[in-house]
Amino acid sequence: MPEPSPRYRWILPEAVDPSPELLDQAASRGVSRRLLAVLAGRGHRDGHSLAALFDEPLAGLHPPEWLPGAADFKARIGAARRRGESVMVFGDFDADGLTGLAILVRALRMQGLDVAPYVPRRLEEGHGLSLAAVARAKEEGRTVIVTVDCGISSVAEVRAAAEAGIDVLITDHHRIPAALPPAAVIVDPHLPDSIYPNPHLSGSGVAFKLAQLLAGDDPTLIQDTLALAGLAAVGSIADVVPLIGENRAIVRLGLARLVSMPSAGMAALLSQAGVAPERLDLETIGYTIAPRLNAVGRMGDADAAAALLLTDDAEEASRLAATLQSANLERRELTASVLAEARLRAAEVPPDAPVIMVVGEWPVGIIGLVAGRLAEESGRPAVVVSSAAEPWRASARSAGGFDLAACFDAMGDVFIRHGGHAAAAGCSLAGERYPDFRDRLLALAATLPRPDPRPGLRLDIVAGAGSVDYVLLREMARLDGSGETPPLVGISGLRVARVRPARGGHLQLTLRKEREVIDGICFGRAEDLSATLHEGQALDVVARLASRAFAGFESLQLEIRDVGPAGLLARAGSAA
Ligand SMILES: [Mn+2]
Repeated sequence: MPEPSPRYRWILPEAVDPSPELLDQAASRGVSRRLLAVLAGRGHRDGHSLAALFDEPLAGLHPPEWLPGAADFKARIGAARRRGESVMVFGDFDADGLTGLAILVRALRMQGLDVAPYVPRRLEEGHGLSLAAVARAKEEGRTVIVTVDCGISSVAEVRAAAEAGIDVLITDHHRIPAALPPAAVIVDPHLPDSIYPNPHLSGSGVAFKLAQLLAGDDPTLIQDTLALAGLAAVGSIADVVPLIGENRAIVRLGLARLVSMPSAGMAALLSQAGVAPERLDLETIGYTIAPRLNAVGRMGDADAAAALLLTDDAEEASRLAATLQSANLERRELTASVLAEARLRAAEVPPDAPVIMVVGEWPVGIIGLVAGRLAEESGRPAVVVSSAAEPWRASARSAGGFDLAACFDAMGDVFIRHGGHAAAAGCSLAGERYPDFRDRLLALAATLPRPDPRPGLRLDIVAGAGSVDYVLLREMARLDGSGETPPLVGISGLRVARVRPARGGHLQLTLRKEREVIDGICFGRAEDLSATLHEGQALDVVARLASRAFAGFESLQLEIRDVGPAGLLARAGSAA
């Protein structure tokens, strides 16, 4: 009889051994030991993290004065106010930069300052403070530039600003480079002398902390500043910083604001995206709001996104949201057509090549999206190279635990610039160096162990079928409203009692656990699973626990994500 083969590579949770203090803190918040283990696996490992998830979110914010550079920042803004200086806020063109820009523009305007936003054009100006922005500030007589989500590497540009008599106040969350720019002030939680407890702030998170700092103890300003948390929530989710501790508190505060009193721009964006505010959660922000903000930047000009986040006029907001919507559609169509071309070229790559590499005259703003799709579809790392302009640019996405950044580091001399991490990396290089890049990457990758091409599926908890019951469901339900997704449970010791296809390509399973039965549904798996499942077969599954009400009865139901042969969980556990 055929056995079901799992579609995913199951990644089991590590064993955790919480301290008695942490167990107490968990218990006092109604968090069971099993749920505590789930949370630890997701990075929430101390009392502060639990507080940020379950307590009043305001209590999860650290004092902004603890940020390195905070005192100098406040003093310089205070001086600007007294002298009546004009300020430019320079934000990066992605969703984190744009939301951070909106936060600081609004916060500085609350201080009574004259502030102009500036968003660089991705293609012409690239990342970091640009000389074009410095020139504009000089023209407009602005003597202070505040950067958001960028600037920490902009040595030459900051020097040019200083020579033009402009003070640059850098606010960033990126790693500290070897040489710091000669800025008047630098605020970055990664600075070497930082005592700031949260190193994972996003760029918009740093901006939010600085807005808090400027509000001081003025009750009206404090309230108005809290209204900016929604922007920081969007930026943090879009930048995929870990939503742990203070970041979680910011997201909870922000989400509540976005639901109850969205700004004109956010309301318009949500309505364009067809999302009712009360349905808003971390996922809808990640899948609908962030891509719309990012799309305008990818397509070249993010000014409309900045204007949208800064307006309080509903009519203007809906006009700008329509602009973002069409940029997003345009971005989608462009991605689809580039993806189609890239797929054709990928089909020519030998099936045993360890990395898929394709080149085309494609827009730089979307090659990362295309690389992600190719890697997902092929189960192999993918490198997509744009030869549209000199220098060529490449964006790479990994698969199967392959460390791309380490590979790029090993051939650093090929590139003009390169960077990234294990899962995603990018580089620029002279076009004539491409054959060298390709040959060396393929040779290097061929020496590495062949990665498992299946996507990983991270399990939160492993349980024998006998302990999958309402008690477990209720313990896990404590997460409702925290923003955490329901846990994925690996369940062993089940036996198939009945298999029947359901409409829409789904498969319904009745599974026997000891003497009882439990219903399960596998979404979209009828085709690949019906041939391998049969009555009486022993199985391990990965599922979410759900409660289903039917004809006045409540019953436990498994929303099954993946199915494997019996014993797989035990084997995976002993291998880990
Ligand atoms: Mn960022």
